[in-house]
Amino acid sequence: MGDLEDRAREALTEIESAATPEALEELRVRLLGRKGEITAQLKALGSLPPEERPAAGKAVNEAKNAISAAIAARRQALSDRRLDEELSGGGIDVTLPGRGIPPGARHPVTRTIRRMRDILTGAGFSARSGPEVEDEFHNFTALNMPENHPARAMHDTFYLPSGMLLRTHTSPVQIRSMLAEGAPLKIISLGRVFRRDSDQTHTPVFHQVEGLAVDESVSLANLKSLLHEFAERFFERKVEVRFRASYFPFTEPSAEMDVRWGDGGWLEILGCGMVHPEVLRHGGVDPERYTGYAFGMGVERMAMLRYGVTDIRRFFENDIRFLGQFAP
Ligand code: 2U9
Repeated sequence: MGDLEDRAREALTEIESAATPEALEELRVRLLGRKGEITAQLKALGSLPPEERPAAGKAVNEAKNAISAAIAARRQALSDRRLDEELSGGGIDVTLPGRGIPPGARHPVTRTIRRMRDILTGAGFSARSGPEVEDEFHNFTALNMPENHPARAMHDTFYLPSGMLLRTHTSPVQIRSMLAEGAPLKIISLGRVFRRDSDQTHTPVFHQVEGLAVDESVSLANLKSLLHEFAERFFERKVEVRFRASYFPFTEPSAEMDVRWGDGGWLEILGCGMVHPEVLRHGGVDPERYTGYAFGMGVERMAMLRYGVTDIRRFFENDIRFLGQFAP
């Protein structure tokens, strides 16, 4: 045992004076490696008489722990010293610029939503949002689509087991705002909507921006001039528009607005109309005193037109090569 202590003390001195990490590693292998001295001592314990084993085991373990700790401390000291030398020896220029992080790009759908929002808030609308999980009343009934109304089926609704549903448009936000704030009101609602539909121009999740203006003398002429102005600001050029009569349960009269596109053709970009009196009433607004106009459009559709994208699904695949093209 005295032998072991001497040997351990010697080993500690050797460790202390190891000059390089490589020399230190050699020492570690010689002492603690599979065929090392200390390892051999541990193995030898088995051949001692049982009564001597506890004391001898304790001594070997203490030596082993002391040596391990000394090696770790020396390794740290050597590596600190090597770093100091590298830094002061001019081997590393700490003033060199880093490798850089390539800039990201805002998602085209986000860019389009913000663009629409900026144009419309500039025209006096304020933005509202609401729940994506809705009830039948706010999503359908209040919008003049009573139970068994055929338009409900057209919306391909996702129903939840609770009887709630994923909103099929952002219109319920407008109902909630009318009920909460009353007239007059000039708001837009923007957000995700959900329909069981999927092909080149439909995804089960997409985004809508809707507008609603309610006041004592809001007119169809107000609606037409707003939307014409909107289209010119959105596409950043003079555009020719036309309004085609259409049908929505929540507006009367209803129309779709087309923009002249390319060589003489017309392209539908949004739907609109005067808010149906029944819808105003469901929103707690007196249709004898107030009128309103409303419009709605699909964000991805508008983004496809603005950026020349032909498959709506590109917006949801999150392919960096696609998304990277929409930096300002
Ligand atoms: C209230 C009253 C009326 C919103 C309107 C449209 C016409 C319309 C579609 C455009 C493409 C939906 O994303 S799309 O598939 N929308 O055509 N939306 S009028 O009318 C409202 C909304 C709220 C209280």
